[in-house]
Amino acid sequence: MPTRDLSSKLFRAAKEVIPGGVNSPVRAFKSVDGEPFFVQRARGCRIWDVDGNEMIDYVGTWGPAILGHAPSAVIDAVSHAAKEGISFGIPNRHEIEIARMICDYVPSVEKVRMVNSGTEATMTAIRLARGYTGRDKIIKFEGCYHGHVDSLLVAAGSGALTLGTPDSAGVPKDLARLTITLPFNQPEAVEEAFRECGDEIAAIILEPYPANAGLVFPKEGFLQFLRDITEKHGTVLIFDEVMTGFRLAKGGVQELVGITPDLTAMGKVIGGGLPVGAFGGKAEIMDYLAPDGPVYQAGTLSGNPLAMVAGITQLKEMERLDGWNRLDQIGQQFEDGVRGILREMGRDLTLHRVGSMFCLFFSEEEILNVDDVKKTDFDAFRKFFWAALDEGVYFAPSAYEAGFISLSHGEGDMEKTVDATRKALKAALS
Ligand code: KE4
Repeated sequence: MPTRDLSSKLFRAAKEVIPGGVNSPVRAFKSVDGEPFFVQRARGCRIWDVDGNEMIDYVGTWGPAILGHAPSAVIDAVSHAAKEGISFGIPNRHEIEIARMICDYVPSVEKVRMVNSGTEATMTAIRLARGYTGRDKIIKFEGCYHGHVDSLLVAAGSGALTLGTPDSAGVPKDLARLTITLPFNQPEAVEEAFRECGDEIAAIILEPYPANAGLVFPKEGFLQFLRDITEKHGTVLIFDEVMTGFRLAKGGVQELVGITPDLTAMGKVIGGGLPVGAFGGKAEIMDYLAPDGPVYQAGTLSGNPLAMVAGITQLKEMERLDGWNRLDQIGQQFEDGVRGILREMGRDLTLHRVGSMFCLFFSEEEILNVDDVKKTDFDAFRKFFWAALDEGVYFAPSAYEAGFISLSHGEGDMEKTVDATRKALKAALS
């Protein structure tokens, strides 16, 4: 049984000076009723905590570590760039290179603005949609998480849902009233919202594959329905691909489903682990942005050369390694392994996987939206999480989060993962 004494000591110290001892709530392990471990280092698919425990990592810093942790190519490129300067606040050529790559990878993106987080990306995308349409209302879906944007912290997923605070304190009621929150996968609810206030709706924003309430999938035709109804009403359709972008396909979910949003929020993978977000889309809309247009947005560290170079290098590595196909192969191996265990155990738990993202629900029911996820067995999940961690496999510390596989998850890692998962499932379900 691993000991985590130094992590406990550090957590006590952290709580004296950092709210909740963490800089992002989901890291506090509240939803698994425990204390977080503190990381010492990470390389490839492995992480080591300060007590020396080694783990196979399926969180991957919540998505950015698509190659695995600390890929040599990214380290070398960032080290080299750092010698030229760490931050400029002046246009630099790296910004053009990554912008061109994003426009090339994601055809719906004709122009893109780099920011420093997914939150900034979604926040500005809805401001831009409001400025472009002159309308105030937005539609989001229960369980979708778009970062801690005031307007979007309504029935939000991820850490907000994990902590049971999907409607955060501090968001003015007058602002929240402009956000219409609907159940995912229910077209009739969207039709009713447009019947009631269609010409007031600036945007619909959604994760096309919601991955902040576990991992759920749109019903056949739901995304096309959203595309059609937003076209009809002159509403901006925003795909939040901060997690799915550049991971599930080179062009994200919109490439997989063949649906073109008006704007896309991006992040994580394109930062190579450094703080990066981006939003982009139709030039006609993007040109409403300052300095040429009336919608203001800015950022001291936007386009930071180290972050740009990290993202460029990570994307180029994915190209060089045929990363998207390989990730799906590794993801299939993972899925086959887990389904094999479930068959052995005679338990038909619901497992959702697409490419390198997955979620194992402690339920044998169909999972279509966050309400279904709320009915799953959280006690079993908690037991599973800790049993897997004690076997050296780190899954996300919340039933509302997805898992991430990287190119560095090899055969041996997969074998160890399946063995650990078998033991953890027996502990959780016995
Ligand atoms: P950031 O501001 O955390 O960079 O991105 C916000 C965001 C926006 N959109 C989607 C679809 C996201 O998943 C996220 C953030 N993802 C969570 C993980 N579910 C970040 C983990 C955390 O909050 O610590």
